[in-house]
Amino acid sequence: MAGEPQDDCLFCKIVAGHVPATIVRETKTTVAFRDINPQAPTHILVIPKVHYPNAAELAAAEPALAADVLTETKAVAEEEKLESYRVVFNTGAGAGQTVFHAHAHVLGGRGMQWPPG
Ligand code: IU
Repeated sequence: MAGEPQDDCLFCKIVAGHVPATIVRETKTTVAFRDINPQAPTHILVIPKVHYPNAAELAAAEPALAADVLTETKAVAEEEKLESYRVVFNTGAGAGQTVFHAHAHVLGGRGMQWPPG
């Protein structure tokens, strides 16, 4: 159920401390950690501590929490001293989502192409 920890969710396990992650920031409502398979020199994931399967469901159910995630992407970018960066919410398997706990990718430290693949 949305908002409830899911036993089979990797990111819920990271929030609970049951799976290790390199956490770079934590607030009352969010955690930010380094992606284990970085696609850029800086690649950090910002997640809500509570479980929603994707960013759309998070925004629909708890817009203030979605705003917390977005605010944290800015904080991460500032801490990493990124002059420009990309924030990505893959939403749905067809868009490349592989972990079904809402998360923002913060990517930076290299040039980026548009459109993305
Ligand atoms: P996606 O948008 O759902 O594809 O992003 C999931 C990300 O989670 C992806 O970039 C993975 O490299 C990353 N990740 C991780 O950081 N730690 C893990 O243990 C696993 C995936 I599994």
